[in-house]
Amino acid sequence: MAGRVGRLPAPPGPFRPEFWRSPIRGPWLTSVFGLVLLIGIPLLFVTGLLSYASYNPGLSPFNDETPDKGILGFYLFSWPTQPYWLYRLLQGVHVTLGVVLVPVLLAKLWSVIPKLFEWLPVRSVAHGLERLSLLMLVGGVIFEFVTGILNIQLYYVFPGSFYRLHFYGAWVFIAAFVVHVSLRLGRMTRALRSRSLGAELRTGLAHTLPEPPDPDGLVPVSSAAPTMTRRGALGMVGAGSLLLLVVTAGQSIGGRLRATALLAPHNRNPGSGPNAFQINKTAAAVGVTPQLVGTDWRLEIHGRGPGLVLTREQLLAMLQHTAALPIACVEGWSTEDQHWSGLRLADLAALAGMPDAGSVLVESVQPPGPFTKVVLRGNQIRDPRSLLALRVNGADLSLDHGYPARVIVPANPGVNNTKWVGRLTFRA
Ligand SMILES: Nc1nc2c(c(=O)[nH]1)N[C@H]1C(S)=C(S)[C@@H](COP(=O)(O)O)O[C@H]1N2
Ligand SMILES: [Mo]
Repeated sequence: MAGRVGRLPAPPGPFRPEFWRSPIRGPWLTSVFGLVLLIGIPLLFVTGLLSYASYNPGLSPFNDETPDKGILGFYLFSWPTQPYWLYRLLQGVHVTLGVVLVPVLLAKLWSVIPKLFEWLPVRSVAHGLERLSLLMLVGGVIFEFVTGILNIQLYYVFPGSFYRLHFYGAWVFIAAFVVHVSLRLGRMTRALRSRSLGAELRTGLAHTLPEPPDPDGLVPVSSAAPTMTRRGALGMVGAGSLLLLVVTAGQSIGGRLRATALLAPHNRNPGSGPNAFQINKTAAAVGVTPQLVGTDWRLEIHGRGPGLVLTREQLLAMLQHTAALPIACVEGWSTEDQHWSGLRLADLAALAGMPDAGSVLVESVQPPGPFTKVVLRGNQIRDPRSLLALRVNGADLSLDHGYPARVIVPANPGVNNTKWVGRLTFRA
């Protein structure tokens, strides 16, 4: 049976080996791109897992968009508050690296595309399994890059939560990645040794010849005349990555470079004044009306004993502290350190009769929706830089930055620094 099926002729077009004619396609070029991804993808995976841990997802269903994570949450730990710029760096690296790797990923996929049209599609059980793992690999990597980029570009077109999709997708992809690397590492190192990078970078068009035939069928059986050298292909991909780096990294580095972040969807130039730094969601966008945060606003504090209800004036009359901390968003952008002042969460915990609180539920007056509730952990409450901020950079918080009061905690992901806070409930 198998023999007879094996003689089925390939349909015309990309299923025939003669269709693929680029003389530079071959194991060496594939392996160069592969090597870059072999370094970059584990870094993306680790920074991504840490980014997930930073939400303290094990602490409360309010923090977690993936309650069914099960054993995938095995590595979770209490997120530290030191160094205070930890999340800023982590998420900046995750997002910037992901963007910068796009040209390399596309080049790698281009270099192996004849394999997609392999004829016959399935030759045996083993071959079928291998193709299935490649489907998971390629499908997984495309899924992770597309969901990540859509999210940082604020296209919330996901069926369900981005976190859930990106998190589960990462595990499916990394499983296929590990299988792929263990099967191909030997072939990759051999291919890399087969040519010298230095020599390749000195080779002009006239001497650009195909690699010797390879068992994977990447090298064309009937090659066209070269239109680009391997040096040209590497240069084009490298220049693409460099360009993406230059128009992305400024959103996480800040300072003068912020203006260069042309791909950043968030206000590159937030104006001037104490409250002139990036805003994620404006008050108007999430339905926080001036009435909700006007003179009728009160802060409720619960803990042991009867709750407290305080006006903003009463809060301002208490002992104020200052901390210089950035806002760093999951989307990769972050602000420079801002000088926040207000009440220490630790002082408020003591006021609530719970100086050793293990957690605090923070609730916004914002109408119910995403990011309106979060639970912070004991170590975050106790850090002296963790504040319920009333003012920033010497001025009252602006409405868009969370007036009358917002949470700011060192190394905390932006999304857990709740704005327009109305109630704090300290718990054992
Ligand atoms: N109540 C409330 N708090 C919130 C949000 C929100 O939508 N609602 N957005 C969060 C997110 S995702 C970020 S990154 C920060 C941004 O703070 P900023 O707008 O002051 O820069 O606020 C966080 N706090
Ligand atoms: Mo955010």
